[in-house]
Amino acid sequence: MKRTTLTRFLIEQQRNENVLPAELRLLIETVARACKTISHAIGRGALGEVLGSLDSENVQGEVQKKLDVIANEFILDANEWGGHLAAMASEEMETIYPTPNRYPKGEYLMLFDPIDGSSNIDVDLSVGTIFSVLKASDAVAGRDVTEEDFLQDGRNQVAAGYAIYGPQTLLVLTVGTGVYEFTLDKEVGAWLMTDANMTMPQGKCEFAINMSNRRQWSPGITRYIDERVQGAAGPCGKDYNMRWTASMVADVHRILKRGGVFMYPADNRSENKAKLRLMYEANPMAFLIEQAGGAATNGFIPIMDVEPVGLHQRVGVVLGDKAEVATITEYGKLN
Ligand code: AHM
Ligand code: MG
Repeated sequence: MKRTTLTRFLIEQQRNENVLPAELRLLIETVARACKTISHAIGRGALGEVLGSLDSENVQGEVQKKLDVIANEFILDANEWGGHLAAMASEEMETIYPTPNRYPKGEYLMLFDPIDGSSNIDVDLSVGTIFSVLKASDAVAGRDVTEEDFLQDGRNQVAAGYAIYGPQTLLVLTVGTGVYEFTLDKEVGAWLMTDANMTMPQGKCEFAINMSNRRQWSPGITRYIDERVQGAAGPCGKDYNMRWTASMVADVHRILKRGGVFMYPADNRSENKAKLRLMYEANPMAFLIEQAGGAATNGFIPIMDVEPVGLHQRVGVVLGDKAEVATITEYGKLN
């Protein structure tokens, strides 16, 4: 079977759809290339001496895995010289990384989580890289980029995607014209399209949540989950299944392919009451899920309408099946 390569897909998007400026195409190809390198390093595992933790913590006080730092470097190195970016920001860096002065400055801003699901690296479960692309305002042309330039709401994203390093390495991408999946052919080093115009199935009875946080949930989330756990014997009248990978990429990928709902709700554990990060995790996944016909909220309003106030801001996440997300919102309002 002759498959479309990522390069060809992007060139056709640029040519036919007129949605993809050349610089953005270059940016996506560069990210995809960095993800190949990350996939290779992950695949080597202990043989490449890339497993385990470092002594360092990131800005959010989380212990960094070796691969968090390695993957962060791969993405910075691949993207800093191409002339397509004004600056980058990552979950693993305290502040933004402006394009060094020795290289031309482009018009895009990229945010990324180099390795999402880090807790799974050392036990050979799927992890991923998530990225989100915004356009810098014209005003940055004559001055240094600042953190404020990144604080745009998710609706402004011009591209978003993730790579998942699992039994296969996949790249799932949107530039606002649907969601496309590419599988890495490791023998020839090419990304080949394996799913076009992905639409997530609706009406599937599967939820993903870390149940150990139950005591900290809001009454709305507790009611929603308790009813699903009661299954056919409760008010839902049907049985539900539960899955939790603890890698958002893997859980979101499952939901894109076979439906259901994913939740990491805001709870009363920490001061800002949520775990996942708006700019690196929630916004790009919300863009993909909405493009695939699903919904993504913070439990109340669409994630992409949440106004960012900080680079590392955390947000509650409820995404997937439209009707289930609507039920969770409704239960939340009754709190
Ligand atoms: P990370 O980016 O530091 O890996 O954290 C994000 C991950 C998500 O991938 C996943 O949904 C969640 O944290 C898992 O959290 P928990 O360990 O509480 O189940
Ligand atoms: Mg991470």
